[in-house]
Amino acid sequence: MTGPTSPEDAIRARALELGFSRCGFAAAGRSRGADRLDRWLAEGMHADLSYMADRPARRADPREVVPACRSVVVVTLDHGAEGGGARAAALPAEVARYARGRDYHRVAAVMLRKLKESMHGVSGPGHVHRWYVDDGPVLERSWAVEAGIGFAGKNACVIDPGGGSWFLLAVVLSTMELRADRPVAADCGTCAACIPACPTGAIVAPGVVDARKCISYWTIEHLGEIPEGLRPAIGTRVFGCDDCQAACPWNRFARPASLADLRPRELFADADLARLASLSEPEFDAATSGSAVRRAGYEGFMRNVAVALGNTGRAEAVPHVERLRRHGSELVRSHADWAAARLAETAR
Ligand code: B12
Ligand code: SF4
Ligand code: SF4
Repeated sequence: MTGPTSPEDAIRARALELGFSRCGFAAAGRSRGADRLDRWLAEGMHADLSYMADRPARRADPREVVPACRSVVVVTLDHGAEGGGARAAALPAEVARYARGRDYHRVAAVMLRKLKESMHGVSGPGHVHRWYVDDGPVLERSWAVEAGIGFAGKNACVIDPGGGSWFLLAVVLSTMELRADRPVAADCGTCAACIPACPTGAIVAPGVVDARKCISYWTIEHLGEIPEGLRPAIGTRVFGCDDCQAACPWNRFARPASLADLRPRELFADADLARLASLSEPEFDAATSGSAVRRAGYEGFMRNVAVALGNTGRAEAVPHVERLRRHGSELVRSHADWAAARLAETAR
C-alpha cells in the first residue's frame, strides 16, 4: 500500500482519520457568496445578530482574516438524523438534531487542533493554519460549496448529493496553496419542497433565509421575548428547527452520526415537555453540560418550553404551564401566561 502522495491527500486522509466525514479544498479569495451576504445584511435579515454585520468585508474574504491566506479547507461532521422526535414522550418536544448529542463546537475543536498540527507537519514552518467552527468571520456554507462538499439548497443548507445535509461545517484558513476541488454537479432542480415546509415562511427566496422569521433564530439566538404572532408556528420546538431539512429528498441518503459523541442524549432525543418544564436551573446546567442547548440559556430554554406547552393543545399540559406561571423569571412567566390563555382556547 502506498502512503498519501500530495499535501491534499495527506490532509484529507488525516481529516477523515480524525473523524471528519468529508474534506474539501477551495482557493481563497472573495467568496462567491459574498454578494448574497451583502444583500442579506442590507435587507436586515440578520435580525439582531450584530456579529454578522460587523465588518462584512472580513466575512466576505478570508484574506482579510488571515493575510496571505491561499486556501480554505472545509471539513464536515455528520450529526445524523437519529431520534425520530420524541415518539415515546407523553408531551413530545423537539430539539434540533444537531444539538441532541455533545456540542459539535467542542467535538470539532479537539479534532481541528490535531488537524492544524498535522497541517503544520505537511506545510513545514512559516505557514499559518487558522481554524473556525461556526464562530469565525467566515461564510462557511459558501466555502463548502466552492470546496465541492455539496451544493447550496433552496433551504440555504449545503447538501451533499451522496449524503444529504445533516452535517456541520468547520474550516481551516491556510497560507498553503492547495489544489482546489471541483464544485459538485447537482442542484435542487425543480424541487421546492422546503419552502412551503417552513412553518414561518422564513425561506423568503430560494437559498435565502430571513433570520427574523426563522424558528432557529428565535429559540436559540434570541434572548428576550418571542413575538406573539410567531409563537403558534413554533409548535413544540424547544431548540432550533429541522423542518426545511426534514422535507428535503436528498436526506434519504443521510448517514448516521460519524462520532459516538454526537449521538443523541436521551433527554433530547425523546424530549418530554413535562420533564423539561420541571427542570431547575442547576438541573438544566447539569443536563446541558457539554451540550449546544446551553446556548439558549436557562431562561430562554424555559421560555421555549412554555411556548411549546401552549402549542400542544393538550389538557395534560395545563399543570406544567401553571408551574411555569410561578417561575422565578418574568420572561418565563409572561410566556407561560400566553400558553395558559392558548390552552384555554385549544386544549382537549
Ligand atoms: C447566522 C447563522 C444562522 C442564522 C441565519 C441563517 C442563515 N441562513 O443565514 C440562524 C440562527 C437563523 C441559523 C439557523 C440555522 N443554522 Co445556522 N449559521 C449561521 C452562521 C453563523 C452564518 C450564516 C451566514 O453566513 N448567513 C448569511 C447568509 C447570506 O448566508 P447562508 O444562509 O449561509 O447562505 C449562503 C449559501 O447558501 C450561499 N449560496 C446560495 N446559493 C449559492 C450558490 C453558490 C454557487 C454559492 C457559492 C453560494 C451560494 O450563499 C450564502 C452566502 O454565502 C453559520 C456559520 C458560518 N460561520 O457560516 C451557521 C450555519 C449556516 N448554520 C447551520 C445550521 C445547522 C443551522 C440550522 C439547521 C440549525 C437548526 N437546526 O436549527 C438552521 C437552518 C436555517 C437555514 N435553513 O438556514 C450550519 C449549516 C450546515 C449545512 N449543512 O448547511 C452552519 C454552517 C453552522 C456550522 N458550522 O455547521 N443559522
Ligand atoms: S430552520 Fe425552520 S423556521 Fe428556519 S428556515 Fe428552516 S424550516 Fe424555516
Ligand atoms: S427540499 Fe428540494 S428545494 Fe429544498 S433544498 Fe431540498 S432539494 Fe432543494
